[in-house]
Amino acid sequence: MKTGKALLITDIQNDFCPGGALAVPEGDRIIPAVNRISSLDIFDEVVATQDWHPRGHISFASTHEKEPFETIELEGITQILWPDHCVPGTRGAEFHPRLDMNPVNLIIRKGYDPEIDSYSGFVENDRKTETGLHYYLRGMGIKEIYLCGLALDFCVYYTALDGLKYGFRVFLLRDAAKGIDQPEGSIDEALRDMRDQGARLMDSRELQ
Ligand code: VGL
Ligand code: ZN
Repeated sequence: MKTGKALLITDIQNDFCPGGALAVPEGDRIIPAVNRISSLDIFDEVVATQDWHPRGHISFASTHEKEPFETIELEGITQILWPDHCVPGTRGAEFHPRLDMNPVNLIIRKGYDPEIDSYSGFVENDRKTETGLHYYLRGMGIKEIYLCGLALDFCVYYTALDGLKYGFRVFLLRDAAKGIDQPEGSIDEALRDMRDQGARLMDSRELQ
C-alpha cells in the first residue's frame, strides 16, 4: 500500500564523517538509526543525496587561495569556503561503508557544476537550478518527506526549507541528523528556522 511518504537521506559520505575532510562531529553515530528507518515498510521512496564537487569547485577555499571557513561574496550570495570535499573518485565522496544502501531507490548528486554550490537536495545555491527531485517526488505521489543525515545546519536545513516551499509536509528526524555548528550556534538557528517555517521535529524511534 502506498503511504505518500519518502525518506531523504542527506550526504552520509565519508568526508562528512570522522576522519573526513569536512567531518561533522560524531556524524557516523546516526547511521544505525538511519539504517533502521530506511528498512521500515512505511516509505514509498528512499532517496539519498550525494555531495559531488569537481576539483577546483567554487565552494573550495583552495580554489580562491583562502582558508577554509572564510566567506566570500559570489554574485550577491555569501559563500562559506570549505575544505576540498566530496571529489568524485575519492574515498571521501563515497557513501559511508556502514550506510545500508540497499533500501535506497534513487541517488541525487548535487554540486557538480564547478560554478555553483548546492546545499539543498531540491535547488542549487543560485536558487534557480533545480535538481529535479521535487518533480520526481510529486510524480510518485509523495506528500510527506522525512529528513535525516548530514549536515543538519547546511544540507539538511536547506533541503527542509525547499521541501516546505515545494509544498511537502516536512519532518526532521532530530536524532538521525547531526550538524557542523560552523559558525557556532548555527545548529540551534537552523532548528529554530525550520520549526518557524513549518517543519516538524520528531524522534526516529517514533517510526515503527
Ligand atoms: C555540506 C557544506 C558543504 C552538507 C555540503 O552536506 O551539509 N556542507 N557541502
Ligand atoms: Zn559540498
